[in-house]
Amino acid sequence: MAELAGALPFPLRFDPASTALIVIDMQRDFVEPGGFGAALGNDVTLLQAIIPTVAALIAGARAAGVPVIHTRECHLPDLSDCPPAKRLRGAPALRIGDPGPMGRILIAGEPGAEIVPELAALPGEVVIDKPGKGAFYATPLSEILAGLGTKTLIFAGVTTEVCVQTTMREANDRGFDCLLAEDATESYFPAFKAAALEMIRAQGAIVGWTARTAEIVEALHG
Ligand code: C5J
Repeated sequence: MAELAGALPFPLRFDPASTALIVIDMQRDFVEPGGFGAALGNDVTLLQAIIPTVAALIAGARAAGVPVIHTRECHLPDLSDCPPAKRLRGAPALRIGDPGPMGRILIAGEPGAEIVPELAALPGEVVIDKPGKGAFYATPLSEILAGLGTKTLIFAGVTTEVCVQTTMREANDRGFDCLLAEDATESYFPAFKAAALEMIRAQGAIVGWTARTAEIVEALHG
């Protein structure tokens, strides 16, 4: 068993042998200019800043033999898995499916939907394409984790209060212990990130724990 003494709101004991890392949506469409995040009016530089920390967490997990699962928020080219309520909401500069500088926005197979090269999946690592905010919705993630015998999930990626928090809540309801690497996740809105971290660990870790990447990697290696 590993012990994360500095985890909040209280120390977390977990077994690295039944742990997986889920890296949420570190895609060009969210972290590079010209993608979906920018089309919504966001400053993407905040998200770019966590790439080295996410890379360190991924490297630490790989070195410890912890499976790394990557997710990508994207849709089928015919948009049949994109509800009009999602595509038509608001007034973004570019909507999902529109052509942009990195191909069609948030469409599977387009350059913008790819994970940033620094964090690319290794051959054999699971990559989940998800049409929703949560990585369990309309994906085989539950079955994959059952096959791995996973009990604890470590989370990283973007954005903290949208796809990361949604997936953590889904995982919590499915019985996983959930740990968020607080310096390997980011939001376009710093106040929303801070609030999400508080919400996750409030009320006795009602959704899960948070801890810093260096301490998580240290714990993974015993
Ligand atoms: C958003 C995400 N923010 N990956 N997606 O639309 O958080």
